[in-house]
Amino acid sequence: MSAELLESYLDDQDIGRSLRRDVRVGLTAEAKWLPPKWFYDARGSELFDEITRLPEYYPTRAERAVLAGRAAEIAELTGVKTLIELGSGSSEKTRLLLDAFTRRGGLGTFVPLDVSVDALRGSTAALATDYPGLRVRGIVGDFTRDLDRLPTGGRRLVVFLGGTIGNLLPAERAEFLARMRAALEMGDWLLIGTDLVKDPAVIVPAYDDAAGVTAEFNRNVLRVLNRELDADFDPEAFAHVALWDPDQEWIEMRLRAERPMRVRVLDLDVTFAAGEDLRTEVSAKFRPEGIAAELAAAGFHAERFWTDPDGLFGVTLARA
Ligand code: AVJ
Repeated sequence: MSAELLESYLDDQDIGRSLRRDVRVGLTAEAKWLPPKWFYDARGSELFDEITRLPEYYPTRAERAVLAGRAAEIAELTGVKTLIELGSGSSEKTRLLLDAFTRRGGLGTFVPLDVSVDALRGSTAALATDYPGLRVRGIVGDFTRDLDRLPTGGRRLVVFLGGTIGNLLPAERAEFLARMRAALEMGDWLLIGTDLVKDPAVIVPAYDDAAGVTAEFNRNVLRVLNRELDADFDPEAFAHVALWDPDQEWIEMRLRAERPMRVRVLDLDVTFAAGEDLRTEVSAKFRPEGIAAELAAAGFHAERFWTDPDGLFGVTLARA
């Protein structure tokens, strides 16, 4: 028997309000920016899945290698009843954990949480079919906001994969981890994936692939604004830029105006000078000692740290 459920902490009004707020704040700032969560409409989620299969985009493969090698150990060590996934997207890699928990027994509920209702609709249906006996409860929500509403009931393991924590700025990250800790009870677990600092010659192509998929993904945020807010961006007039910042140790994606432009969005008249950038994403890369320190500062104890054989990507298992 399988039960599949999608519930929403975000209704269309919340989503509309927060999109309008983000656009107003970001596009009137001195250095223009938008938060990366608005990439992920149906098309954006598809493009992201395509990115994960690109030869240059190593994080997905590297993280999958870690999970494939360690899933049984994670299931054994944690032995949880409830698995919660933040920013779950397609939950494709999480299946390695679900398989291990299925073999071990004892897992009752899987709760994928994502801002993208499009991504969740597909993933919850497929998971409910493929894991009969598992209760799948999808939640449409924002992991920076809805942590205090995670389901309770037995020991929990929260997984936050893909290096998505790197999309938060350092102060946001500290706040997120502290709120995550506050939402958990002592003895609950956190499994977190982090892309690691390495030669920028490896990182930059992962965000600027030869086939141009990441460029399309980047421009997709402008299409979302055009559709949702009736804006009049010309996405083709923006060039995709991926820039490594050696001081912050993060990669930035930007959209660079290729000519002067004036864009109407909401009640704003947004002007771009030729060559002006709009920052659309920060993706921080981590050092092992930094990850442990950030977790400790939030009240977590890092119990295991694993990387893939090439040392590209790190997965930490921490306990609240
Ligand atoms: C989904 C946040 C893990 O930062 O690498 C992929 C998103 N951006 N290519 C990342 C992304 C450009 C990705 N995460």
